[in-house]
Amino acid sequence: MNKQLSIVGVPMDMGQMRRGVDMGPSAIRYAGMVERLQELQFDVEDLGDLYVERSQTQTDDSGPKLRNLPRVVSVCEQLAGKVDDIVSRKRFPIVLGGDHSIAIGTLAGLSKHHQNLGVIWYDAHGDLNTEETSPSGNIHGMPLAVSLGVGHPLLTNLYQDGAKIKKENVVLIGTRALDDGEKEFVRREGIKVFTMHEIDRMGMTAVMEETIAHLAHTDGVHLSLDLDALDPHDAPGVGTPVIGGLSYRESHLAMEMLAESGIITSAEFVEVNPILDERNKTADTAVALMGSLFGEKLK
Ligand code: 4U7
Ligand code: MN
Ligand code: MN
Ligand code: MN
Repeated sequence: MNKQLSIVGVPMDMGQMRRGVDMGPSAIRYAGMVERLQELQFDVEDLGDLYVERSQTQTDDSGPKLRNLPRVVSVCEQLAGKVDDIVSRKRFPIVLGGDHSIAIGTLAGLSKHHQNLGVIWYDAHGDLNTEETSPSGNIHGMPLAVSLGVGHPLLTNLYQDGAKIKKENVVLIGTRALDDGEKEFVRREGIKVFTMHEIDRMGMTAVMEETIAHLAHTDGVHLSLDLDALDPHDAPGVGTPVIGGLSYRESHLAMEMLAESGIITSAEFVEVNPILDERNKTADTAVALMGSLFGEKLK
């Protein structure tokens, strides 16, 4: 595994309606992230947070089907450039959110370096909405569709024109709250999904074995980890909690198996909202999962 890590925080909360997720990067750092990774003998560079404009008392509802579109686009453009630069310097990017709309920028930046990037979408949700199917108009429910090339042109053509990833290179894990339009999307495109039902039936070990096999042909794999994939008991500090989620232990197992496989080339941890959290529990969980992802068990 690449031993040179670069962290970038994105204090973004405009992709959704609950204020406070912009403090996610700080909460994750205060949970001891850098020290934890240094313990594992990584060379850790913390690039700090991107500048995100604060005018948070008003939401821009000029386009209620794509709330705050221009501001989300500008932050994601900035992030894409940052991630592109980190990978150009042969380092492993770790992006801290912020709401999940930032994945549009992360994947855009990564796509400059990968023709065949794999993506693991570890999330209660599919994030496969478009402005037509979204029940909320919140862009954090759209980043996977956008990265597959489906959505508003300002989003799909961000940084580089068109789709950033291919449908056969995507695996969803922990899914339990798909909107009707997202179910249709998954069926139409034949996307690989391990819902909670499959995880309960097969067990996390088999799910991760199949995931790793499914992505074996790719030229790198990005882990996009939304903390709401975990059960709200273990990760209460998220804006859109869904009961019946992945346990802390299952998630550690998943991260350990990814560490053993050595396939992960970039990662992001999103949707930590300290205002909704209980004594930084969700940020602590995020850092503990990073420990496993970066090989704590293998030492
Ligand atoms: B997250 C939702 F309708 N699907 O589109 C939507 F249920 O990044 C939720 O996964 C999206 O947290 C959640 O607004 C986005 C809703
Ligand atoms: Mn998400
Ligand atoms: Mn989610
Ligand atoms: Mn959420």
